[in-house]
Amino acid sequence: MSNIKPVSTTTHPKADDVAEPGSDAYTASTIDVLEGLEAVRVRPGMYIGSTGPRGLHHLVYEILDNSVDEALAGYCKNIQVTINQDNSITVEDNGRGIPVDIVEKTGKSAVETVFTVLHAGGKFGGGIYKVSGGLHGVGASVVNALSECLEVEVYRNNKIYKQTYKRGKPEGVLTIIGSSEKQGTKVTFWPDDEIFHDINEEGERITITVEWDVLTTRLREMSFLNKGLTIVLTDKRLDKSETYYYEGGIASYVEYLNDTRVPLHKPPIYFEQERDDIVVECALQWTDMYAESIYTFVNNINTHDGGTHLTGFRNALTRVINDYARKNNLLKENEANFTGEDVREGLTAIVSAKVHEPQFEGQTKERLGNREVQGVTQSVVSEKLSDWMELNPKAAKEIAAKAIQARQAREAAHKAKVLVRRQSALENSQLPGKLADCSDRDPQHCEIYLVEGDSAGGSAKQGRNRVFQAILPLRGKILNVERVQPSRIYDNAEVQAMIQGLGLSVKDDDEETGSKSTGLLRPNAENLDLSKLRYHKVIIMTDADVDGSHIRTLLLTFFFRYARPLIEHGHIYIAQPPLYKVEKGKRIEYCYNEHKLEAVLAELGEKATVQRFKGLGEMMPAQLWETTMNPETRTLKQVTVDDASEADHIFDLLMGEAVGPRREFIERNAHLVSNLDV
Ligand code: 28F
Repeated sequence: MSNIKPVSTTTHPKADDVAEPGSDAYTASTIDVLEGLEAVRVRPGMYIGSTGPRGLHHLVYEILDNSVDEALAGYCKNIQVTINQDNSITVEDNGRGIPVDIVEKTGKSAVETVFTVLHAGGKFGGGIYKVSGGLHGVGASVVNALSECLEVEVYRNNKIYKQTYKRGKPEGVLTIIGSSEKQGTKVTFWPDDEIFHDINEEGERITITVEWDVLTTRLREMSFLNKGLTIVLTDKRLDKSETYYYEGGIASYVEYLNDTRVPLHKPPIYFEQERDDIVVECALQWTDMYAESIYTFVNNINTHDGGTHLTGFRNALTRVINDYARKNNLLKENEANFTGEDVREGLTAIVSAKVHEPQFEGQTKERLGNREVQGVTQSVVSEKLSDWMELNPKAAKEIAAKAIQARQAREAAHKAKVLVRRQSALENSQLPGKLADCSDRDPQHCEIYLVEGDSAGGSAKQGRNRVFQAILPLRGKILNVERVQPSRIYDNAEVQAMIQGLGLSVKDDDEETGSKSTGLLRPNAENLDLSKLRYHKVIIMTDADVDGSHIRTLLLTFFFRYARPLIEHGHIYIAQPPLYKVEKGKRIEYCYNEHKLEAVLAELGEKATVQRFKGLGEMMPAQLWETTMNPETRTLKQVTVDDASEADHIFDLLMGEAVGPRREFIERNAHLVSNLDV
């Protein structure tokens, strides 16, 4: 193979070519580098969060981020992500290709620098990109350190350059292996299974692989956020491929999120504006729903906790809609202004900002802190939104009418609450009658089982440990909170029982909006007072049939919409009752899934008898305790809101009225639904 030669043998290194690394500085920095990457292997969690499935997928995002940065810089239109047959992952872009010349500070090629120097992006590449995802930007070197093997190919200068690394260490220098007209960068890596693994139910270590379903969400989001960018995901194991391309960018995102809702106007409002070096891009569409769904991003990173861009956006929204309503006499002189919540009812929006040096704050570093972004966002949104309202008077009036409706409902709710308070002051007993409470009063020790139906409730009451386990039997169908006005959820006896039983209440003042609290739970309000929570474990225990799963979804919808902090703080669980009991002689085995049943039957042979539990009510109290309620022997599934946007969508689809999209969605996303649907 005579055409394969190390790049470093080039006789006349030119600007964009590779020079001989041979100085003292090179040796010194090599040592630094090895120490750096060793640190990543010693404490992988510090760099990628976890060594479980999340961390594994994070590796893909890190490499992808570099391609997307190249797209943001305006040089890349196509990205291919491929899961290979052997579970390695290939990411390829058609950008400029990573430079191959020597970086002075490291004495290595830029390629090797990117893959072997920790935080190479920040330290060595600062200023090259207009914007770059700061938070996740731990970079390619981390992926390299955590990969058994990594190969990078660069297509540049009509040549193909290649370098291979083993656990972060280069196997030789960057080498020209051929010629090509192509431009771009291609990376293939084999995640190190010394680092990445999971633990199964039996406590055994299992290897994990990248999953289609997880990548698809992220890649779709990336293409929404970067209009005109094409991302192709291919899974060679499944022989499957999907292309994500959205001409409308975040406007398409809003349409996607609203595809089961009835919009008040079409198309979504969309604008993009650069001011003081900050780019603000927004898409908004009101629907006839009650909750608000606003998702915010900075440099393509989801800012789950909002921040200055969100504050600026909200301020502008409230101001513009109030001004419009006043000017058009929709709000009379003697009427008070709309609150922020009034104007956001039913709104779906994406706010995406591009900021040079984003500062991320808060516990999870998911809140934008840069002060200057607030003013810029506020002025851009004010200007663009009021222009839009002037040009679209019909839609503008519908939006104002929605706010008027929201305000009326809020005022009605306030009156109702005053009434409820008076009543409870009289009755003096806040707990629902059918609650079988526990005796311990420390919420940290206590759990409450939400049980479907009286007969299961009866078994649970007899089977429980009454010191720390409370039972709340729920009768019949829970209200679908998705489809009613916020003030009406209190009309439903089961919801009321949960609110009182669990101790769900809100903090007195709403610091953020400055508006006085109605004391009622409101959709998406973050002001749940967790200190009043009476049990730290809230366990949903329903039958393993269609009705059971429907009730579970209704309950999750309620928590998701009206008490999301409960999910976020890990207080919500799903009980896992067994499906089968297998008996042979004195031996009894409970099976929680079909897989286990097969294994047990294979072991016990033909003489074993199998009982299928049709409902919790069929179980003896002692059986229920042993299999589902005893902390020593049960398994609980903790409910998480991993991706609020996706979850929001699922809940809508499951609960919404649009049957067509619902069926299609469930088919497409069976995995996600079954996640909730244990
Ligand atoms: C599959 C993963 O990593 N793509 C990348 C580029 C392009 C440039 C670059 C990357 C130089 C010294 C930092 C090209 N030409 N895909 C990728 N494409 N990095 S990563 O530069 C990196 C800087 O260190 C690039 C001109 N400027 C930048």
